Amino acid sequence: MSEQVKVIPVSGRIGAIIEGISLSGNLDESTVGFIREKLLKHKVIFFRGQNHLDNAGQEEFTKLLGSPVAHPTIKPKDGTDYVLELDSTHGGRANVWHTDVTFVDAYPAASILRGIVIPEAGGDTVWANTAAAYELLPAELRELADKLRVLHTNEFDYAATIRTVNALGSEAARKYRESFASTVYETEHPLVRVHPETGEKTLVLGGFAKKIEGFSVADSQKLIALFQEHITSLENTVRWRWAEGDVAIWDNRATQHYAVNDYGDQHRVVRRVTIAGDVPIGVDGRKSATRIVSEPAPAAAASAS
Ligand SMILES: O=C(O)CCC(=O)C(=O)O
Ligand SMILES: [Fe+2]
Repeated sequence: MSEQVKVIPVSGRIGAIIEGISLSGNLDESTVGFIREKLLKHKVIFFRGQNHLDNAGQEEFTKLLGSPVAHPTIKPKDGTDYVLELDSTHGGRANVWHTDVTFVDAYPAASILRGIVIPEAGGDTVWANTAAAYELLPAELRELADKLRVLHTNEFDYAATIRTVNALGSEAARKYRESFASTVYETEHPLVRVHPETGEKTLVLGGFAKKIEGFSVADSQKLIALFQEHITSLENTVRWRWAEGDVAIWDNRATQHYAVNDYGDQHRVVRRVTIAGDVPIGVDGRKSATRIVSEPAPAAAASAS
């Protein structure tokens, strides 16, 4: 690996810029090991100036870090196997705190996001550290958290994406929403998962979290809000001002993120590839469990494929 590689932390608890690496499917093992190590430490890492990457290059690089997986309900971009495009003109505005795809049990371990079209001002993304959030809770709250199980779903009444749809009623936005929830999943996760690589305890919540097992809806909402506020406190976050060609990689098992929707009708496009994750395990050794609540009707399935 080159001597020129530099790691520059961006904020106190999360995020670092890595300079001196040109991402591709041809990186050597020591460089890949270095990236992996920095990802686990800083939770989100940023690479500037990766304008040489195209969709295939992004997919090839991803394969060095793990097994890429397509989104469970949204079709990959044409001509790719795994690229999920978020285009501001088609409802792709993820302006709610979330961890990707927590409505399934083995949700992605990491996501790799590339800035394609970036507004002149606005459209930043913010990440929060869910391991630091757990660690900094008062001991009594940690003890409570260790015991709780939380239901996550992509059903639209609850799912985060309800607020990702920009103009109410836009046809493209309606279609995006429909395909997002074309199969409804419900998954019970432990509120605290033991990170399979670092052993850290992390809080598993975000926009798909709907209810705490054994609690009323009203109590669930209050408790979810309480833990969620600890996760997203500003001290626990990093905010990224994008340029085209930037790549952000986050450990999806130790973070939440939020795409700031402050750029009106300026165009913004980012492309994401995710890496397969494993089924979370709670502090008590219990795993997460998924059930499919509803399958798409045959006609909808056909039109989605
Ligand atoms: O648009 C962004 O910056 C992030 C979108 C998002 O939530 C994701 O790619 O998982
Ligand atoms: Fe996301």
